[in-house]
Amino acid sequence: MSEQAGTARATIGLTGLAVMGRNLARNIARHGHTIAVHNRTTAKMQDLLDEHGDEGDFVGTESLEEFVQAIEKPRVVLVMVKAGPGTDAVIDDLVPLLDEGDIVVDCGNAHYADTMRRTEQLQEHGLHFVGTGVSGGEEGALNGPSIMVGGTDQAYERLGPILESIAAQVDGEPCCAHVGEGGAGHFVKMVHNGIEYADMQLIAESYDLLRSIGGLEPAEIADVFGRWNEGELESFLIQMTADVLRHTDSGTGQPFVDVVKDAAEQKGTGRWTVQSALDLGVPITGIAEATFARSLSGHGEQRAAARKVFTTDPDEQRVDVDREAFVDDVQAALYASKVVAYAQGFDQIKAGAEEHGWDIDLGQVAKIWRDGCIIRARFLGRITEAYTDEPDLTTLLTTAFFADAVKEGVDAWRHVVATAAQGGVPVPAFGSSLSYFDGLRRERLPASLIQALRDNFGAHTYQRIDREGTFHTAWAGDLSESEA
Ligand code: NBP
Repeated sequence: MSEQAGTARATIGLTGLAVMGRNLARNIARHGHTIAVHNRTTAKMQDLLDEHGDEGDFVGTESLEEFVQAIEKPRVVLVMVKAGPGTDAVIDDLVPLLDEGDIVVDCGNAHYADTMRRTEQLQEHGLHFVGTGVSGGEEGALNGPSIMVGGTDQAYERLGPILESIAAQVDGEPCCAHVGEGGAGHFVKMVHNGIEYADMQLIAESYDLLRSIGGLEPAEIADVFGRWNEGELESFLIQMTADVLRHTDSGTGQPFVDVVKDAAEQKGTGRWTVQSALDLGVPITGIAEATFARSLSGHGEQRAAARKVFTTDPDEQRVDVDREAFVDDVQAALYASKVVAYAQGFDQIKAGAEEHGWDIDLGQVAKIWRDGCIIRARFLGRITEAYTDEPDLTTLLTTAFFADAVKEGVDAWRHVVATAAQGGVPVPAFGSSLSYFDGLRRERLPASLIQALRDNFGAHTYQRIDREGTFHTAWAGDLSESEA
């Protein structure tokens, strides 16, 4: 049933009816909630009602005033507009129309720092601002996304039941949770997207290795990914990779992957994740390398220049491998590298939570990523178990399940990275993950030399392994050591 607004009878409202907002509104209506809908350009609101008005109880509104008046108090207003200035513009228009206690929910891909700023800004007006990460693309928005909610407990009490009802469900549990206060929802969504970057880069490196060194054709690699999807690697992205690699371009008859330009973008949340990790001092090498690999792919001129100078005879660089054994090795390397990338991502969430005073339950985060979102995977259930057993876990890598997987796979991992280097195939995510693992487990790191050098050129001082205190050596003088 669709009708125009009159009295306040909608339990929730949504403004911003582009791809995401339109599908989210339909999902909400289909779950029996009366929803007021609005879009800056009214035609989009009318299209929604014309095409899908029979899917639930929509209240179509043309002006923001009419929209706000159509929602029961305390109002819940979902904003699903282009992140950045668009969100600020909508908030500025909404605030004067709202009443104390109303809740504004930003479901766009906002930077968490913007969310923290907006939370304070709206608090001054007695309003709740809830930064909410919604993952799963347009399909997820319609059929059940993964939803990472920030803001106050009080706001979640009113908002949570509606969002939980429209989220993806696993074993009767919603993939939606109040992950923490303030900007926590958008922070967790940002790291989710960063992990998505690492996951996709690892998959892409696996494909490149199987094709360039293993000699498999895309359709054969599709079968390999299909098999992998039946084991511990089972995930949305692995399944999707099989589908994409099996696809043939209708125009040329070529494998589809061969007709797509090999330049990827990295302007979004992957970059934010790396920037935040640098500020927090958390080594998220997998995500960072994935982001830089996208940058490199986009530097067409440099790539062309380098190709001209450094092209070698492919036969000279060929590495002979046992195909079947190599496929198994790449699988083990992919799994181990993926464990590292996720461990690093969860480290970042933990560090972000400490920095901003958010009480984030890491096991719960893994739980709400099990379905609905792009990185949904069987593997996430193991992460939830790990954090449930030990909430203050130092690193996911050392929990029994993941430690065993890495120990079992480490020889294959080294073999794959070494073979890639010999064959001239770039594996920045595989390689950096292996280096991270070796760095963590090493008895002594060469950071001792770095500290000594820093003391030499800048009197930055150092600590000793055999005595407490901070020391400096008179490098330009008699090499005597003094306590700083
Ligand atoms: P877009 O990001 O393309 O934004 C289009 C919407 O923003 C339209 O409704 C447009 O209204 C509205 N808008 C803009 Br632009 N400026 C406005 C302003 N100053 N005042 C009022 N409305 C304004 O839409 P989307 O792809 O549906 O994404 C919505 C949000 O969801 C974004 O933050 C996006 O990052 C996030 N997100 C997207 C995906 C995805 O897969 N696409 C996934 C997860 C999250 P108009 O019709 O009048 O121009």
